Amino acid sequence: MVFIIFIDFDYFYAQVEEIMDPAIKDKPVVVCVYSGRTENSGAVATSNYIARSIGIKSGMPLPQAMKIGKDRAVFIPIRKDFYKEFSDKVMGTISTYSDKMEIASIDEAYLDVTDECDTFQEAISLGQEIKEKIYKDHKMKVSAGVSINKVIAKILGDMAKPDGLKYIGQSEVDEFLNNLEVKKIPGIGSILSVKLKESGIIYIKDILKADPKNMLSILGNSKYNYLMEIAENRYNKPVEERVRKNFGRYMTLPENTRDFSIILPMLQKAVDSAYSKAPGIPGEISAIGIMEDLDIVSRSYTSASINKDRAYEMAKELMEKILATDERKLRRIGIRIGKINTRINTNESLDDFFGV
Ligand code: DCP
Ligand code: CA
Ligand code: CA
Repeated sequence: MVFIIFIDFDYFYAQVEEIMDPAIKDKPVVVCVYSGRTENSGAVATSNYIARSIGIKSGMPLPQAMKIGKDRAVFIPIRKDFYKEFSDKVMGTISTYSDKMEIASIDEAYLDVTDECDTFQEAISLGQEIKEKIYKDHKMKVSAGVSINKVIAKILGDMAKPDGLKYIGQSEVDEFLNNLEVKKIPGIGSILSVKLKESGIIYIKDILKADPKNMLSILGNSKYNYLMEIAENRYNKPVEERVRKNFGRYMTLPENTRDFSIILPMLQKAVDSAYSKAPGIPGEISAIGIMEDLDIVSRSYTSASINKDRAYEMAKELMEKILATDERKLRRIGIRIGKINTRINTNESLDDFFGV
């Protein structure tokens, strides 16, 4: 028996904005991606549930959203680095509950809690506990699904929105699958579900009676197998620790400052920490400045491979560049490394590789 908990953050980007500025939380909040072509061209990245209730949703063109929201909605430009940092912290909290964790996207994670729980009841309680801990530590509302595989857990997490938890244990799985519409399954978008409907497939179980040749022509091999596994309740893809592409470390300065004698030692510590997490030699380093008003500015450098000494130099240079073009004081600093080449270094630790 396997117990899986899936977690998805509610209206993520917009909720981060609410958490940072609680004064806006009773208004429609819309996070916008401005394309820069004309003043209002662009699209809605996401919106809070109040904005959704008046029709402002992800992907909507901004002029349309602005027409609906007029003066009652708050429109906020997207700040992806900031949401990423917030996500890292919440994921850090989640990761303390199991060694088997898969971060599936910026706001989604799966935990295999089989080793942590003796009974399904305990897995449900653990899901509830994680939700409460995330709210306590980060003021973030999330939804959770608890079940016996990743797909059912994710479907339940989606159904639990907002701020909910749903579960289906082994004894209820058959009944759940009998009533499950194929369009609710992750990976089956609206185009595919319309095509399936034209072939008489509305519920996942309908696929068991369908003509395999017809199904294969609509779905292709891998999606057909995937749906067959779900329908026959033998889907058991494990929670897989994804290799992270970026490793970062952020630090809060003792005071808001532009003084390099304070900033430099922190930068070096951040470099040390980022390098200690990485499974190889990076080809990219970014310095990130979180300004006194929480705005984020970053500068990057790319090269075939960047050893740690070079990283110290570049971190300093990049941060000097940030301050040269910005008059604000720094509140926090960060270092992020990416384009990690893991082939250079397989068995030894990084410190061995650098001769430290
Ligand atoms: N996102 C985006 N553009 C989209 C869809 C999503 O930029 N077309 C971003 C913003 C979302 C984040 O990804 O906050 C997570 O996407 P989700 O699909 O999980 O949607 P939300 O978290 O916003 O809402 P929900 O409460 O439905 O999960
Ligand atoms: Ca979400
Ligand atoms: Ca999501």
